[in-house]
Formats: sequence, C-alpha cells, structure tokens
Amino acid sequence: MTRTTPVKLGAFAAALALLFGAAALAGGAVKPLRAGAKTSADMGMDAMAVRGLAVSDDKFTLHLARRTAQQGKTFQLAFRITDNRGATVREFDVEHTKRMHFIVVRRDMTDFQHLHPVESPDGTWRLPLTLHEPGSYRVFADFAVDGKPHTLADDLSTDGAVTWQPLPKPNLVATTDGFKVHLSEGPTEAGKESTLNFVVTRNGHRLQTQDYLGAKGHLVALRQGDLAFLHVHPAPDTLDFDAAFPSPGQYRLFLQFKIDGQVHTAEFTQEVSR
Ligand SMILES: [Cu+2]
Repeated sequence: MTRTTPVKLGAFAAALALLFGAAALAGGAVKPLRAGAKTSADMGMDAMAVRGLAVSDDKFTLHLARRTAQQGKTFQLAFRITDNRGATVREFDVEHTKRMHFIVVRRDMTDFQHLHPVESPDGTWRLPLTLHEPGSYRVFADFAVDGKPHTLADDLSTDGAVTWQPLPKPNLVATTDGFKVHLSEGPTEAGKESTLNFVVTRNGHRLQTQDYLGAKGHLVALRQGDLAFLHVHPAPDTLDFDAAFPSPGQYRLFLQFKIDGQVHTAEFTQEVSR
C-alpha cells in the first residue's frame, strides 16, 4: 500500500531469529521464540504466538505466483503481500538489515534456504530459487509492518520420486563446511524459556563469527510436524539465544553464521519435554 522506504525490517526478526556470536556463550538475554499456546510469565503473549502456519494472519496474505517447480532447476519466484482490503503492501520495516526474509525448506526439514528477495516498485517480490529435491516444500515470508512481525507460509512442490528423510536424532554437535558447532542448552521444557548457546570451532579453536544480518548469527527454529516457525532472538554480540518452545516434541534448529565472508548453516535437532 505504501511506498517502500528502507526502514528496519522488524518482522524478520520475529520469525526467524538466528544469532551468532561465537565468543560469549553465557546465557544471554534473548527473546523467546514465538510459539505456542502456553505462555510463560516473563515472555508475554505476543512473544509466544506461533507463526508461519497459514497464508494469512489477522492483517496480511501471502500470494505466490506459482506453486510448482522443476526439481534442481533455478526459476524466478514472484510473490506479493496483500492487506485486508486486497491491496498490495509496498512498505515494510527493515529488520536484521532486510525488509523481507524468505525461508524455504522441504517438508522433512532438509534443503533449508534463507533468501532475500528483491522488491519492485509495485510491491512484487522476486527471487531466483532452486528446489534441489523432489517433494513438497514449505516457504515462509518473514517481514514486519508498522513494527509488528508477521510470518506467512505456503507450499511449493516439485515432481519426482520422493525419499523423505527421518528427522535426525537430537544432537549437541553439528559439523558444517569444516566447522564444528557446539550447542549447550539448559533444560528445555515446553512453555518455559531456555537459553541456547552456540560455539563455533575449527580444528579445535573457538572462532568469532562476523556480523551477519546485523548480528553474530541467525537462528531459525521449526517444529516437527506442522513446521511452526519460532522466532528466536540472540543477546547482542553473542551466539546466545533465548527460546521458548510452545509444546513438547522435536524442533529443528538452523543456525547461520558468517566466517571469512561466507555464510554457513549448522543444523540441530532439539527435544523439548513437557
Ligand atoms: Cu533473512
């Protein structure tokens, strides 16, 4: 509706928060994930809201220009966000240095991608996208308008024989691109806030991460089953994230961090008890 101004993208943070701060691992004050029904006292209702389960929320709707693609072939995906009256939204907040964050993941939580589409003056967002495997994918548009975060989701699919991967067992160490990432966590009980601390090492040495999207790292958490999108915020200058998981079960964590100018993704499975 409005014209776009480079403002801060507030929403983005809300939906996916990945933080990186390699060095300090103490439990920092991070904001809770957005999730679920149970509220914990110091979290607040808003922070606990689960997002990313539908194409529409109370204010906005996501419109994908297409829902199918050829596996392994890069294509242009276009989409728009409309408001309650059907008008295309053109003005978004900037958060985590971007006005739109776009997360793509196959339904079994493989082939995770975090992308940043480009907006045209008419409010159409476009990005080149490759779905590397056959099957159904979930896509999340994560943005903020007027200081309020929103995460809308829809499905994309590619043809072909699908082999679904089981969710990997819970892990506290993940390796990626020659890095080892260690996760230390407090007790993770549903509805309670817990702190997730990450340390990045290479050859046994702890490394500092570079700024990525305005933080030391970025964390996206998805709930197994419905792929509810949890928003996690890191404490400033650290890789410590406070998260509140809304319900018991398993979650997949995608920690993205930048070192030597390259972004890397470490993946963890997190078990949350009742
Ligand atoms: Cu992003």
